[in-house]
Amino acid sequence: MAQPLRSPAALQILPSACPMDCPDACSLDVQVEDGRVVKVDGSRVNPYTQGYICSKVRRFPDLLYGEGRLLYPAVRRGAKGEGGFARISWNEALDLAAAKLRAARERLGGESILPFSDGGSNGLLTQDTTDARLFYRLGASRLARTVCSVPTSMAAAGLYGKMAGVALPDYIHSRLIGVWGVNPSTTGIHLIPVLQEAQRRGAKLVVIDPRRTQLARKADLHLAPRPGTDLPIALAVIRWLFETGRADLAFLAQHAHGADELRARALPWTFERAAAVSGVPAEDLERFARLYAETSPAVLRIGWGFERNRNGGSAAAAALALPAVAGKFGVRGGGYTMSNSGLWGALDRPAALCEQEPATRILNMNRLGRDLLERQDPPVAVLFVYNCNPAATLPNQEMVLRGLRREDLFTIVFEQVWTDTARWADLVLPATTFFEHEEMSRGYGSMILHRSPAVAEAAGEARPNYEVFADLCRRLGLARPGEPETAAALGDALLAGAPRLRAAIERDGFAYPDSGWAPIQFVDAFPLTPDGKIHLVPEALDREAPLGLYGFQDDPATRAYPLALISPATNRTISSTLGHLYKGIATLEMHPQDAGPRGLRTGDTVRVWNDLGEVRVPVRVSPDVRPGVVFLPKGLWSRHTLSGTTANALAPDTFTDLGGGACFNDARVQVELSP
Ligand SMILES: Nc1nc2c(c(=O)[nH]1)N[C@H]1C(S)=C(S)[C@@H](COP(=O)(O)OP(=O)(O)OC[C@H]3O[C@@H](n4cnc5c(=O)[nH]c(N)nc54)[C@H](O)[C@@H]3O)O[C@H]1N2
Ligand SMILES: Nc1nc2c(c(=O)[nH]1)N[C@H]1C(S)=C(S)[C@@H](COP(=O)(O)OP(=O)(O)OC[C@H]3O[C@@H](n4cnc5c(=O)[nH]c(N)nc54)[C@H](O)[C@@H]3O)O[C@H]1N2
Ligand code: SF4
Ligand SMILES: [Mo]
Repeated sequence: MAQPLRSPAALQILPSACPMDCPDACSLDVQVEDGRVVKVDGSRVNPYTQGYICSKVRRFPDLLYGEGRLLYPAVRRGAKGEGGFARISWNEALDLAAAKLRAARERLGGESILPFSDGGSNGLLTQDTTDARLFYRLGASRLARTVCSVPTSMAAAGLYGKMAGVALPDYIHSRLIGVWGVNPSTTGIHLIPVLQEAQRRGAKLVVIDPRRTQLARKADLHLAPRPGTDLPIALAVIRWLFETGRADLAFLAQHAHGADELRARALPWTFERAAAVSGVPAEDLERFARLYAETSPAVLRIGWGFERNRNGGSAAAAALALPAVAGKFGVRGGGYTMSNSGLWGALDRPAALCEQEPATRILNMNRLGRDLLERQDPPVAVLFVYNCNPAATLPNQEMVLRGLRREDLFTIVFEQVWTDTARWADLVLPATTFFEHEEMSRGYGSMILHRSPAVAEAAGEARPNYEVFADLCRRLGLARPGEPETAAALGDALLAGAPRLRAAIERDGFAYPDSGWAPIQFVDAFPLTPDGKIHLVPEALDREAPLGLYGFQDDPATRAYPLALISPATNRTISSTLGHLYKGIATLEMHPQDAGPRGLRTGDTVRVWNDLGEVRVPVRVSPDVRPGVVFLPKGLWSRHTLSGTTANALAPDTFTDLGGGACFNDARVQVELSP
């Protein structure tokens, strides 16, 4: 059971940490009154987040106690998707879930069960613990979690073995900062004061983004490429570094393999050719290359907006190759930062799981719609959704919804709130939030690991993931005596192989990674590849990319669908989380050069469409997106558009060049005044 929290004092301030899908991992002070969260503030435990937090998590009490919170287990009454549900007890709900899982396994085999989760809470105890144990033992299909960070992670692992990145606070030591395909004003706010301080100390800021973001306005140089063209930009800089004698050949000889091959692959990419493809003037590309070559320490902050297209993996590899070619490592504030999620290798998943991963089939989450509708070997009979809102967040939304509509599919949705996905469920189970259960979490920007207790009582009958999946293991006869089931036992098992982390967590509630919280690349942190070298053209990646690594795939635009639709994050939601708290209708942003010929003015309702679907929303004409690009926010719910569909109704379920990642920003569309 969730631990009910009883305390003598009515009002308390309790420590916690934010596990949301955000690089920053804020430490929190939570005001709790009679077991309820009344206010959420930042605390100073995490030296990077400095006591302040975003407005999203400040609003969390509205999620906890507001309309839309899922409070009790319920079964569907009436037609799928119509939202009719009847309350049942936990015992009935878990018996029903167990019966459906058992029946599917007996009738069609374990692979007819598809567990569907994607780190919605990002906590280490609420995913890949007792849930994985249950689904492994059932022999369920495995899910390739490809919707985020797969191409960038593969590139980072291939080139550097996921070496620790430059610590974000160390950017104050940088003289040049390249912010590339990432928008920290929205998606990692604690970097902003660091950038301001660096600029005050004289650092130059370059922003590479198809939109003129808040940060781009403050930049010394803003390059606004067509989406998906960062690869030619990076290759053109690499070419120029080699061809003008600015490459650090001594560093490359000592630390890297594949420099000659990379040089050969970059050779065709003159600034002129990269300019023609990317739409960034050749002079600006050269200005960036010169600044980068001539300034040290120079750091590149590379993000995820960068990867959500057909060239995402190769582009990430090329951008990551830059600091090696230009010799930018070995100084504080020099190098690159991508994701720092790979710094916690000492956490012992097998000890927590007590189970080996079976070799069952792997389904790519980007193709959920297709898999629900077309798979026959066996078909998916039970879909178990948790930590995820696929009806809102997956590409090819129309197909996902058609799949969820299937009468012979039993869908279980384990959720905190009534999401768009929960509406399609046959059975819903109420989940606790990180304020209501014990959690362990780490930042993927911040280099910190937190262990945080429950601070509030569970709303309604909500229960934590680890408890519910452990219970299902027992009901299905799959539990074994003595294996960790509680948060305390699971947390201890994870830390079992990491005595230093465990001691720090026990003493302070948090820990820093082995590389420390501010490592210098090539001084304190080195490539974690098997031979400790940088691999500029790793063989495995070269084999996987359709045109070989660094091979550029053309823009998917057609005459019928000439505009690139991108859907980056907004400061209202975290992916789709908290979306139900906003009632307004979203707008499509469009450049005057695209709006003019279509006769569109701000406030007009437009139809945005392609062969996959259609969205109707008001348009906002603005010079802040580059011509040829339109923008609708990520994470919208059905209620946020006039058509009930979102950007994902227009996003293809094609794959990135590496890792089968999502190509949200490869959506190509046409826009007209809505009839
Ligand atoms: N407020 C808030 N914070 C979040 C999230 C959220 O939804 N809301 N989501 C969290 C998650 S899950 C993630 S993965 C991270 C993502 O964080 P970011 O990496 O910042 O990802 P995005 O917001 O998708 O895109 C960032 C920028 O990339 C630009 N962009 C789009 N296509 C291209 C391109 O081809 N090239 C270049 N150079 N730029 C491009 C977009 O215009 C956008 O400004 O943020 C996390 N933090
Ligand atoms: N168009 C477009 N779509 C995108 C993106 C984009 O850039 N453009 N970005 C993609 C990216 S980067 C990501 S990461 C994905 C994220 O997409 P999702 O993985 O669907 O993430 P969320 O939308 O945050 O939904 C997470 C859900 O998990 C629930 N949850 C949280 N904690 C718990 C828990 O402890 N237990 C249970 N049972 N439930 C919990 C929350 O209530 C929430 O509804 O979206 C992707 N979708
Ligand atoms: S979402 Fe990010 S910025 Fe907001 S409180 Fe959580 S860690 Fe901090
Ligand atoms: Mo993400």
